[in-house]
Amino acid sequence: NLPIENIRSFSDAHPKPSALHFQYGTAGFRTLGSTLDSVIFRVGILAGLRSKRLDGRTIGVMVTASHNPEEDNGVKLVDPRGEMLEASWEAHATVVANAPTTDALLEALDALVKTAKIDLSKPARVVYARDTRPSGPALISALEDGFKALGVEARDGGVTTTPILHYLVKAINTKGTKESYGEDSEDGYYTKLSGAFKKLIAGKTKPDPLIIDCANGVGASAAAKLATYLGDSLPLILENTDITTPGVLNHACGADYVKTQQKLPPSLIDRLQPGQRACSLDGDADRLMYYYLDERGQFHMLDGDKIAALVAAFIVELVKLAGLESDVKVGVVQTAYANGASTKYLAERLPVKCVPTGVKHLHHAAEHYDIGVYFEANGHGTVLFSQQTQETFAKYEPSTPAQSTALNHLINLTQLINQTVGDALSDMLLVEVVLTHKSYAGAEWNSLYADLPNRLVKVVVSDRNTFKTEDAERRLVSPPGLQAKINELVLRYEGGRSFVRPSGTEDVVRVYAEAALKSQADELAFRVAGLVY
Ligand code: NG1
Ligand code: ZN
Repeated sequence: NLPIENIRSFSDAHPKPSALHFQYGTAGFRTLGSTLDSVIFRVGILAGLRSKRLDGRTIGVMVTASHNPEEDNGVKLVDPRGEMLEASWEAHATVVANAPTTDALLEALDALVKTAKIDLSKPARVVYARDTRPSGPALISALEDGFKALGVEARDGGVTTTPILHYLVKAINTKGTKESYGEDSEDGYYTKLSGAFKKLIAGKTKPDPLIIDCANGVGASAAAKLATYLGDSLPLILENTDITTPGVLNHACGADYVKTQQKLPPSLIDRLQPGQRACSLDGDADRLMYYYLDERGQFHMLDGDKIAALVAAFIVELVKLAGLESDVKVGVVQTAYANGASTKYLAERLPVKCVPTGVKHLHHAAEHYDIGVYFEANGHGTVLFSQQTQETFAKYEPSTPAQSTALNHLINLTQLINQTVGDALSDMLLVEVVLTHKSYAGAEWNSLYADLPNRLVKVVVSDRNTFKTEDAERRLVSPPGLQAKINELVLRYEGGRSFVRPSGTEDVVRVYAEAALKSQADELAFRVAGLVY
């Protein structure tokens, strides 16, 4: 049975704020950090129950609000293979988080135990971590109270990046098996990535120093550690590494700033030389944006779509060189926010699928390919190698030295890439490998295709739930008649494309537009926003 009295006494110390409703969305629970105490406490209990449900396999809990403002915080559960929480449990989490009182919470937990058929005699194991937000320590102690309330064997992952926490979950759960993901420690993570990187660039011209904008977040300490493992194989210059001054996290820096403003973080203006590569991480180091200044000082952004194009083309080439073209199929997954020019570039080379926003959709679609490359335009993404593909690599006997080299590169890529979730540091090493192999500077990479001018705007509406979409969010089915009006507008713009969808993380509706000219993309976005408002 549930330890009712124990849960009761802990829960009374973490009352739910009566006016608030919480929702487990695409990014878990995410809102103002000061309102999350009860939610995080309850997530501690939920994580334990999820572990019991899965026979004591270790569940991950990450406390972060990623690229959001510093005052925000959030929490996400990670399933045993290092992946996002199974969808059916998102609804359970929402119910548990919103029980108004301790009694109601106990009832909700009891109902969950019954519906999910949880055997309470099983062990509960959890590994947890947080980012650098000031609200983190208090929320972590609420989480630990949740563990104590249920009786969870909990391992503290400390202050670390979201992708490292995902790595730990998978490494713990695969320990000692033939699918072992690596040693279950931060050292194991850095050793695995840096080792694969060094093998992949062996014998090539060493890359020039790379500037990393760490968003004044947890990526700063992670990048500093990674640098010590990389040694001189990749010189890193770290910027925006202040994790103690209040208010600076994600402020005028970081991957989200670069993507949404389409410009250089002001703090880099005097640092970045024309032609030099730089990249930005977000607040929990799972998103990555590259950029450079050309000879005229003009800023060029290399976003998630450009990363997908670079990486997918490289992998396709290696598969061909290895002689595995007919055994291993490579595919790409994008969302409607992918630049139309990137979709065109990719679709001319390999299968491309469009799915609704949210990493879980991309991840699941990518699992259907032998090698699935997925990136959101905002810089979150990774590459998945199916188990069967990894076995094919292991068994394959190359017939020429060139095939053998390509095969080894592919095997090393499976080690370099964090396949659990998008990982800015792992993706950064991946980009550096491709640039090194192709002898590309930013300009050559950028010239794979030219981005269509685009504009993303937010519209505050009275009820965003009245906006319903279909066809991977590219068409509105409700409110009635609105899509027809959008279609009519879009027709008037050369290269025009526009779609409207409710955000899953903010109380707004997003409008995206593309057109052949920047002024036209802006105009189209604002006119569509006018229809929505
Ligand atoms: P919403 O708020 O649903 O648009 C945003 C991002 C997603 C994803 C999630 C989770 C855009 C347009 N949307 O989702 O890509 O990253 O946050 O963080 O960038
Ligand atoms: Zn993030």
